[in-house]
Amino acid sequence: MQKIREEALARIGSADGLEALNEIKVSVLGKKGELTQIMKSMKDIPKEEKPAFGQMVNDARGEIEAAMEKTRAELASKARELQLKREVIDVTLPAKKNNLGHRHPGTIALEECERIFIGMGYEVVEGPEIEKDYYNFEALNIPADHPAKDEQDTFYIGNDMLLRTQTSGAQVHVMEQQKLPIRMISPGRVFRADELDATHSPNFHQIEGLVIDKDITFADLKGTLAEFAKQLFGEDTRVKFRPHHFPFTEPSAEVDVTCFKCHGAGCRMCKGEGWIEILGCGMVHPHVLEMSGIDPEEYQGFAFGVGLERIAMLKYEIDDMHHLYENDIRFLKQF
Ligand code: 2NL
Repeated sequence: MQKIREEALARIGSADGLEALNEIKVSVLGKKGELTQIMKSMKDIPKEEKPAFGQMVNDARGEIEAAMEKTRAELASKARELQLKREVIDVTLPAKKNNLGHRHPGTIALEECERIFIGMGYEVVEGPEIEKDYYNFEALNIPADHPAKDEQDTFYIGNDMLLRTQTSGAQVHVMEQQKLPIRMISPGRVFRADELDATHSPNFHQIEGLVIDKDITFADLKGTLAEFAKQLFGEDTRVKFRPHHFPFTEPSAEVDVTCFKCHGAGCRMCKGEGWIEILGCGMVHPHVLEMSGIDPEEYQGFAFGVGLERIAMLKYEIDDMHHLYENDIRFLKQF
């Protein structure tokens, strides 16, 4: 017994890991362990010696168990220390940068325009990019021989379908639904067979607006667009309406705003003019209303169309439209 005890304690003392310790536990205290075997020999011992013998075995077991627990705790704490050393984190290192993207200036300008018109009670309605000839041209009073309909200018998909050249079609769909009054803007991608240069691209974005109600006049159009210009370019912005022609509006106008850089004095931004053209607009042509089933004697309306890229380039002073299409993150992050 003494030998077993001493040997066990010596083995525990030199155990180099939790696994070795467990092996000792099995070989000494386990079912077939040395101490357990001795306990089984109890039956061969004279009755009067049994209590002293049992006591001895129990003392030895207690001593071995205590030594094991002590070593186990030491080994565990050593292992933990080692692990902590291995997993050391240098909190003074610069953090890894998460490479976040950035909203496109076109998106920022669009959301700004949407915010302004939503604030005036408009709905935002999107339509299909692939449209019937009827919705893109005919319903807007654009005659079959109009130059815009030339295959040189419009991407056709077969005879009757095309890539929309304006978002007006979305508005015609709404007019046809006959829920009046209408107060809407329709933003979206439009297509024209242009070569890419500093101010043109075969696909760009437009925001069109349409209001139809009883007793709508040109004064409503002027007030609305003046408010839009002020919110977009600054409170001191003034607007100027120049007579123009569109097939879908009568009368029609192009709208200039005072240059937000020089406030009208003339500078590089406005090419010395003091004014910058931002959109086209007019009173909806009675025939356009009629074609969509609206009685022009009862209802009138105004409409306008804005090029989103142009707004973004003006607002953020971007001098070349290529930047808007290249999506270089170093460019995008400036806005
Ligand atoms: C431009 C400016 C414009 C409209 C778009 C429109 C839409 C309907 C009815 C009448 Cl449903 N008009 N849109 C009106 C005036 C101008 O866009 O420079 N276009 C070539």
